[in-house]
Order: sequence, then C-alpha cells, then structure tokens
Amino acid sequence: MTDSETYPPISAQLDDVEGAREEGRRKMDWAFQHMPILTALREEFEAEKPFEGQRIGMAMHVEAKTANLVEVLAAGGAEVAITGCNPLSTHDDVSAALDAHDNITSYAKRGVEDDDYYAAIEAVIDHDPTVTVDDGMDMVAAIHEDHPELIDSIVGGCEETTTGVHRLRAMDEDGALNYPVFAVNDTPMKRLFDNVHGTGESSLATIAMTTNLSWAGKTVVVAGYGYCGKGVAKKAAGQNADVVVTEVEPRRALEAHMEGYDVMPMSEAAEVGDVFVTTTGNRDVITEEHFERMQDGVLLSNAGHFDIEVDLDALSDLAVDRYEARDGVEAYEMDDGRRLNVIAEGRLVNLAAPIALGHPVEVMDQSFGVQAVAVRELVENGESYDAGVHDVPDELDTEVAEIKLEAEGVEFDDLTAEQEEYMGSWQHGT
Ligand code: RBV
Repeated sequence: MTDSETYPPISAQLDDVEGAREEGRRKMDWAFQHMPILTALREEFEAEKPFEGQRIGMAMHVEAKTANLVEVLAAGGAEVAITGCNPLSTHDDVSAALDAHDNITSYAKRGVEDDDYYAAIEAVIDHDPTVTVDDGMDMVAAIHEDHPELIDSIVGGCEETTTGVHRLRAMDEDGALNYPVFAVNDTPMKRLFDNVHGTGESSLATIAMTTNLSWAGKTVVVAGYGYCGKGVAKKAAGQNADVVVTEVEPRRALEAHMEGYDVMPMSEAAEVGDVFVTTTGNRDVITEEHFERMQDGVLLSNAGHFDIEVDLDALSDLAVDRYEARDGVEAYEMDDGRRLNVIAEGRLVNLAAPIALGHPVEVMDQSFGVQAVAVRELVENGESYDAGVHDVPDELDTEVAEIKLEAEGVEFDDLTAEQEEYMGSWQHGT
C-alpha cells in the first residue's frame, strides 16, 4: 500500500508502540474468543481469499471487536486502511496492534482534533479503496466531495449505523450517491440486536461505571423510541428505574405508552428526569428551555451517533462555572447553583466515555458478521448493484444467523414441502 504523506499511521504517533501492540492484541484475542461468526468467516476467507486484490478503506470505532473484523477481511486477502469514526472511541493500543499487520494500516488515534480526524480519513482515502466500510458515512462523503475520480474503481460500500444510512438515503434521493452501498444497519441480524441490546446494555453500563451511581429509584428520560431507544428504555426498566419516553412520531409514542412507559414532551420530562439519554439521531433534542427546568445533579448523555442532540453551546452559555466532576463527567454550574452533569462531552456515551468499551462482543460479532458477508457480496457481485442504497440480501443475513445458531448449539425446524406450498398459495381458504 502507498504510505500516506499527509498523516502518519498510529505506530509513528505513539511512544511505546511495542507495549501498546501487546495490550491491543490481548484485547482483540479476548473478544475473538467470543466471536463465533467472525471465527467461522475467517476460516472460509482464509481458504478462499475472496478479497485478493481489493483495498478496503474503513472509518469505524477502532477497538477490539472492530479490529477483529479488520483482520478477518485481511485474512481474506484484502489490504485494509482504517481510521476512527469518532474522535473519542479509538483504543490506541488496538489501533497499534492492527497497524503491526503487514496488510493493514491504522491511522486511528484517540482524542484527535477535527483537523487530524479528517486528515486521517484523507490518509485512508490515499490508499485508493475499492470498497468502503463506514460507520456514519464520513468516508463516503469525503470521497464524493473531494475524490470523485476514485468512484469508478469502487465496487461498493457498507454502512454500519442508522445515522449513516439516513444520510446515505438523503444523498441517494438527491441523486448524489454514485456507488452502491449496503445498509448493513437495516438487517435484522444487526438492528434487532446491536441497536436494541447493544445500545441499551453498553450505554447504561458506561453511565453507571462512569458515575458510580445506581439506576434503582431514578427517573430515566429516553429521548426517541426507535430501536436504540427501545433498548435503553427496556434495560433501564430492568434496572428498576422509572422510564419516561419522549417521541415525535405518534405510533412510536403510542408503542412506548402501551409498553408501560410515561410518555411526555421533553419540556415536562426535563423537570422530572434524573438521567437523560438521547437516541434520536436528530439535533437540538435537549436545549436551553430544558436546561432551565432541570433538577440539580442530573446526568446528561447521548447514545446517538453525533454529538448534536444535547445543545452544549447553549449549556455553556448558561453556565457560570464548568469543571471536571469525575473522569468523563463535566459539571456545568448554573447561576442558581444547580449542577448539570454532561457525560463524555455529549458524544455517544457507550464508546466515547474514558472507560467505554462499545457494545458487548456478542452483538458486534453479529453486526460485523453481516459486514463481512456484505463486503464479500460486493466483491463477488458488485456490478449487479446500481449506485444507491441497497438492502443486504436476506439470504446473507440468514447465513449469519445460521452460523451463530450452530455455534450456540441451537437447533431449529424446517418447513415441510406441504407447508412451503401452503405459504406460497393464495387458493387455500377455509
Ligand atoms: N458500535 N460499535 C461498537 N465497536 O464496540 N459498539 C457500537 C464497537 C457501532 C454500532 O453498530 C452502532 O451502529 C454504531 O457504533 C454507532 O456509531
């Protein structure tokens, strides 16, 4: 691979590279033991080398599970260049362990400023990717805006998250998306597990560990009742919190109500909440009018992809003082003495807090299993997909589920020929 002249890989940025690599490798090994889907796909890819000659450019959360996906793609013959998709979610030791691999270059580094964040994306693009894998669409955007000459040689891309798919669909509707991209997020094997259980468990675990506070007896306000909001609400209720849901979509509001949660506007929720978790993917969900009504000591956190849901500029303007209350917790003091505590700078809490580990390994095995088979599909059949957003073919998602069930030792039934015929016919009545 060509070395980037613009931005150095992580190995050139760390003091103790050897020590970092060792620790990163240890984290990856632990995760891989719990990733039966990637383990099975690695065996297949090692034998068949489906990615020989491909260059895969990735922008994802660079931690142990993602690193295992990267190595599985490299085991299939790909050259991979990767950087982060959030300035705070990278584990430098894991990034260094990846960068030690002959066919992998990692530019991801935790805590980079905006300039370096985008310089690292450029460095990945300098490798002339033939396939892109994004979490949030930053790579697709940079290629379309600044490197359109690369598009002809790109067979396709994969997108990990709801926000990225949303952005891609907007781009597609504008006629501005010029290569095919799989909406990995939208598959059942991803969305029903990662978004619900992954976001729910890891957000709550990270908030609890960062603050050392209990859920029991708290009122938890969950903004947005999509897949992520459902997970956060369910897990918070499971920890004996009272759950309040805010929504803008009537059927989701009704669903939350029927599930037994209190549904109310944010203007009312602001007054009763102890902990706020935003999961909407939209901007300005918690704003000045809400800060003014909040109780002393509230915790404010965001589980959406971007740090736009809690209006921190407005909060800064209101604050008479700001200080680090704990590692990963910044207290904003109001002129009436109330303290509003922001976790992980309002960035996605389960990955960006100092102790954050991202989603549990098992769910990421599923999401990344879908990523791996989607990349295989692009390489094998990419020319049959037009430019635009595509669903991952259902049989690929099913394949990933079957690998997981087999690894878990779970057996399940088959339809009989008569049942197949019955399900396919409109002529059967009473
Ligand atoms: N996510 N990645 C991790 N690597 O630990 N945890 C969560 C990890 C992904 C998840 O799939 C979600 O769609 C996305 O992060 C949001 O940026």
